[in-house]
Amino acid sequence: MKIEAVTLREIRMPLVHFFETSFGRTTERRILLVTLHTDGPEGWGECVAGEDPFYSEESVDTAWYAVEKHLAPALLGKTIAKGADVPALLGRVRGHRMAKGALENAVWDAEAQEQRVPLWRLLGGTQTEIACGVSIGIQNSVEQLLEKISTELAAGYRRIKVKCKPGWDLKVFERIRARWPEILMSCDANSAYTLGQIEHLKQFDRFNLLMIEQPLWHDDFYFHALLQKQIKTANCLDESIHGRRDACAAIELGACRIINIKVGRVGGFSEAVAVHDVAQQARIPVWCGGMLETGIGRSHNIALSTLPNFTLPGDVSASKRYWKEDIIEPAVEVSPQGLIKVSQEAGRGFQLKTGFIEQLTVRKQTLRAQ
Ligand code: SMG
Ligand code: MG
Repeated sequence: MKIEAVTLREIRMPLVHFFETSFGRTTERRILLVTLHTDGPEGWGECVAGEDPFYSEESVDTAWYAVEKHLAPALLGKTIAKGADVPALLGRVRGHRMAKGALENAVWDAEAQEQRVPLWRLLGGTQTEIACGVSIGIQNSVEQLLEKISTELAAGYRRIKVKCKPGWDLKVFERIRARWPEILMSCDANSAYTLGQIEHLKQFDRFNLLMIEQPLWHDDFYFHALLQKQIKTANCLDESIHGRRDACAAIELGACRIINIKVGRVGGFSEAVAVHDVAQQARIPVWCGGMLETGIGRSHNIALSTLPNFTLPGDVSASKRYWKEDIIEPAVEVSPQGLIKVSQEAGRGFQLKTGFIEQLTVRKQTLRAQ
């Protein structure tokens, strides 16, 4: 396909409910979407960078800059056979993985339509339904959290992940386990602790957690390996894993027993598949993380989750948990069994509500091949 133009757009969407982690609270999303205009089908990608550089170094504004000044110009006017060819074209730019991922995934999105195959098949997926968990943020009170857990369990979700931080951990887990001793439950610290708090972290073992996600520094493997040796609960790395080599290093060091794969965090589908593959070889299960995506990123996460080593429920859940109205149709729905059935249609399997996307757009720029 020939890349004739790239449109960057920022949309704004209020969340149905605020989402709070150890690094802050989000109430409204600013989201960068990219559209690839080709001589064939149009490809869409979602950049998962946040409003502020708190989860990672990237933000909507740095991603916009990277796409506008460096990444889109590296693709414009080129003829690209497939999504897998994109990383080499963007490789001169260091970092900016979420920005790169949006563009690369848009090429895969177009390629799947061009080839008339479901995106999940193009990626090498084998599972036709995926198991869903939910991530529940820090709430105003423990009662509010219990209420939310109860709602999600009733909806069928197969794993409950709660965000934690010092002051919102052991007492909260105690209350959850008192009510639901058996549910599959994990926690995510988003780097809220240090190794100096190891005695405190050891107490997490009492709660039979499936994993503790990214307890220590966002860029660390070594101290996570020291921690893993001293706790029974499995460490899961999220923020630290930027690609295949990071996954190899973390596994070799014993820094984690589980890996969270976020396609944006690793720079696109090619690297996400590579992380999946090395984890599979090392018998490390993976699951698909979420970044409060709209339906575009959500549909891409669903496609990725069909790969065979995605054996744990992911943070891929129904559109209505985030948005009053999603930008795709149908909205992502989860069955009462906690499963998403993947579409057999060509492409991402969901249509775009282009009129609605225009209404939500606050900034837009089209770059054309010279
Ligand atoms: O999309 O359901 C979702 C959010 C899942 O908890 C989630 N993501 O560290 O895993 C994580 C966080 C990062 C979100 S930052 C706003
Ligand atoms: Mg996480």
